[in-house]
Amino acid sequence: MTAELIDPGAAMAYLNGLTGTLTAPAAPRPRQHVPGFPRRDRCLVMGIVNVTPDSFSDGGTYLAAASAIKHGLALARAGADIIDVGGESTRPGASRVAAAEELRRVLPVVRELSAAGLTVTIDTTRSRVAEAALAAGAAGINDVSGGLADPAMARLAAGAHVPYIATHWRGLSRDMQQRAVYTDVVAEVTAELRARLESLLQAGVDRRQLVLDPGLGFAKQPPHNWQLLNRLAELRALGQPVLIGASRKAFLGALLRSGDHTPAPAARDMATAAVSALAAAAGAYCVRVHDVPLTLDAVRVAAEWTAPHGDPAPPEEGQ
Ligand code: PMM
Repeated sequence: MTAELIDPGAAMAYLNGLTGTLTAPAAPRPRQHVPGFPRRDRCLVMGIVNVTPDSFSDGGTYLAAASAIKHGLALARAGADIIDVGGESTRPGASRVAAAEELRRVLPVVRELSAAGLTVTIDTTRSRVAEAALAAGAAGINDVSGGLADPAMARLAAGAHVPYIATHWRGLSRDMQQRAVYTDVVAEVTAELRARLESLLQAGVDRRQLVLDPGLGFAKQPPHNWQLLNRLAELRALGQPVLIGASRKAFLGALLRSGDHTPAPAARDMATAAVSALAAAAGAYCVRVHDVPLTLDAVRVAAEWTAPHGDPAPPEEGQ
């Protein structure tokens, strides 16, 4: 480029814009609180208890109620703020389990963990299971279908006055990956979640108790997941707290893959913690994970990273 093509005024405005970006970070928004969930000055950590034989990462490990309960208590001791109990695998290709079997798996676990004073969510798309879990002491509902799988779910959540996590969903796990077709995944997921939000509010769900989730891996290919993470601000602009569930998912396995070796789900925990730190720093309200201690460190780092630190007081004489 020759010198005479540069407009000095435009160049200065450009530089001033850059300096402004560098020296004036956006003011941190006040931390969101969801009535019914613990109040924390950082991103919340939800620990996963899958009482299933076939979840992709821990299927079969906690199928017996006693071992699931022990695991939930251990996650809480490690610092989990919420324990999420599920009895139906949602991994791609999974077929449905009968409601009676789902109830048999989750109820003793929900009952025991709630009785121990933990904040428990029930991970289900069935209102019947959610209702029984709430009666057994669950504090909230985590519905990966965002109310689409069971039309009675919204009414239940509204009447129960409990936190309700609504995930972006395009259909049952059996064939959901065929629906991973987007022109602009972030715009489409945001629009579909906005429609869910409006419908749930219409049904009477309390806005303060509604958490939204982009549903990583639910009708999403790896590039879709990364775009959603990268453009979290667009989802946050809906105004609701956002939960991120990246833990051990296949897109992290694909990232860490070397040669023809894909690391086993449990070997994806460091990458999960990195996603948790970045998501928390980008304003996520909660992260749902298998490994609680690593993620707790990650969200603590994010909280300090984004906190409005002042300069330390000058050292006193003699120090
Ligand atoms: N992912 C799974 C199950 N439940 N709930 C929410 N809100 N968000 C998720 O991303 C999510 C979920 C599947 O993962 P798992 O088999 O490890 O539980």
